Amino acid sequence: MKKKLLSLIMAVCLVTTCMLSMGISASAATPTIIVMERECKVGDMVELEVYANEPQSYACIVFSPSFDHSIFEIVGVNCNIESGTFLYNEDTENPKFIWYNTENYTTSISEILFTISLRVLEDAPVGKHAVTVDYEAKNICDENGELVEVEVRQGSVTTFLSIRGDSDGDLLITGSDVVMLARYLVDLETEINQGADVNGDGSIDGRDLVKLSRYLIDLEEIDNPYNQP
Ligand SMILES: [Ca+2]
Ligand SMILES: [Ca+2]
Repeated sequence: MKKKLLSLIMAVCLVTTCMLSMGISASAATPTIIVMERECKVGDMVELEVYANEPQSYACIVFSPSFDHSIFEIVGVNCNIESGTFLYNEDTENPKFIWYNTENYTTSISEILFTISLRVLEDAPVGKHAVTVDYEAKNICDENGELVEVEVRQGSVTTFLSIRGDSDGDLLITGSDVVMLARYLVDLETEINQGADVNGDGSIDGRDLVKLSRYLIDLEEIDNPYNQP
């Protein structure tokens, strides 16, 4: 009987230890605030949402959007939290914003907190570029002034010149791209978006039309659709 009890206690201890260690590793691996990953055509504007992926209470958050200033310019920041006060310094070189509230505000899962609007500069290189929000731990706290530990997972913007398959340049791949490409190939159209080079081999020809039409009925994939080098 004693033996059974002892092994039961040991089993409970083992399970508890496992759960605790899993809990610790899960929370360490789970970022609290995440910056979105987006795609954007060079020269266009992109909005990146900053969202919470778990419930967490805050009364003050100060963030500095961080990105390569030779690739992006900041257009603005919006606060999506309905309560509290929001202030953005509108300094394109050193952007910062603050949100605060007189009492705790608890985020919900996947709640969008802020939206950062960026413009991709005309001479920006194509590729994946990191965008994040920097912060100082001392500026993120709850209603009692206690610091709230925050992890931020950086986001990105993948910039591109054209989308493979998008012959008409509306950033979508649809039936109208097939029509546009077919008309171009028989000289009914004289200008076409570079995205008409569906297979990315540098020329626009019948093989692209075949690939595009097969893509639209799921017979083929388009590799590297954002035309990355
Ligand atoms: Ca299109
Ligand atoms: Ca081609």
